[in-house]
Amino acid sequence: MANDEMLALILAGGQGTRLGKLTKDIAKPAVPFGGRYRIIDFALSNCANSNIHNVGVITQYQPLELNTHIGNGAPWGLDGINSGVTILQPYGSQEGSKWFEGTSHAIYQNIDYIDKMNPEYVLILSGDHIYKMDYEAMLEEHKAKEASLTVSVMEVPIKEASRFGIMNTDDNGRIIEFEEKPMEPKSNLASMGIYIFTWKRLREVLTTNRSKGVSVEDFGQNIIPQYIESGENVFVYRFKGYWKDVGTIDSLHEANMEFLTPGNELNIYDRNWRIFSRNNISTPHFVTSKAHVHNAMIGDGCYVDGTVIHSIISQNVEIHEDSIVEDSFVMSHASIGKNVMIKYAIVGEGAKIANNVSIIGTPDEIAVIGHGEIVGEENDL
Ligand code: ADQ
Ligand code: ADP
Repeated sequence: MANDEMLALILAGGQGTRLGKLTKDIAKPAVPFGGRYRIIDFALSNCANSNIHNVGVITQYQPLELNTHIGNGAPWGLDGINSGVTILQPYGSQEGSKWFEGTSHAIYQNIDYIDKMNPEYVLILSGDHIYKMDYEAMLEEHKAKEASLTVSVMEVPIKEASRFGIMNTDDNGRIIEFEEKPMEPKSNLASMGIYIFTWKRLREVLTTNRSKGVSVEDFGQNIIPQYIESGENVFVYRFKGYWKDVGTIDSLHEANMEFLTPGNELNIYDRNWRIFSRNNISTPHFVTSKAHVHNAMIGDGCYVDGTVIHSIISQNVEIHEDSIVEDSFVMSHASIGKNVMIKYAIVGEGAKIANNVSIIGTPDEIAVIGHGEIVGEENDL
């Protein structure tokens, strides 16, 4: 049964400057992951698996690739009669054509769309998290507690806590204190940036703030603290399982390496919670008699004549003789020449690595080659 009470809104608009070259031409949620996915597939698949059939994707920055990927939403079953995925782009408003600013401002700018969908609840998600989560279970808690806002949370290592919204709760899970990215975190209970709001109330708060000239910029900076101060029912929903914000090169590499580990907590082999993606049919991959492949994922359409160790090789990649790729994530359509050495690296889509080149990172400093980047001499390609 489709859940018509709740509309999902995926924030897919951040620039993703921390991913450097990898987000020069494509939005962060469209960045490839795990050999055959893009990051946003996880949020979209979670929606599909949680029976949420209406999803708005709020974009602003380099949305072309993302639009092509999402299309009519068919890969996630979001193209039915009572379902749909809508790509929301910044448009000229009475305030002049403004880019969306913070996260809640992006929601404010889409009030007309949300009103048209007329949901009881809105589920706010980020387009750049790798995880599997049942949003229906979160909604049940939201209702049971008669919450006005429910924030999905998990415990994080205390040394990382200042990257997150950090909170304290009472024994019933009511949030009594919240600080966005505190310098000195008072706990390790972190917001995952996943919220369920009762829409009527959020709508009121956003529009009233606006008319009073109060900031409606950001959920973490403005709206959540304001809800807590004004005594709204704000509760946590405790998430258990694998969750990763892949907003940095290191976290993107790390998440790909974890993805490669047999028996990892994310478990994409679970047939009851499948991760869907657009399927660009390619030929099966071909591994020559000289190739060595250990502990690796090799996508469709690849040609491997070299050695691949502990790496993810996405679709349609070529790796030629005497080359070694180790501890790396290679995105689709990359071409790796002869006698190349690649270690602790991320290689962008369609990058071309000429013969005899070495690209060597370390576990603490992952080497990055951008999409379409050419490394080495053109006549050695
Ligand atoms: P951050 O992840 O730092 O913190 P932020 O960068 O503001 O939050 O954006 C969240 C998501 O929204 C990202 O996917 C971003 O790309 C996207 N986004 C941002 N502005 C947007 C806009 N104007 N239009 C469309 N999309 C936009 C948040 C919370 C913290 C919490 C962490 C968990 O604020 O409290 O701990 O998420 O990762
Ligand atoms: P990072 O933190 O890696 O730079 P995020 O995706 O978290 O990337 O985005 C950072 C901020 O930059 C977001 O709050 C987003 O609103 C803002 N931003 C991204 N793209 C634009 C843009 N084209 N115009 C204005 N602001 C933008």
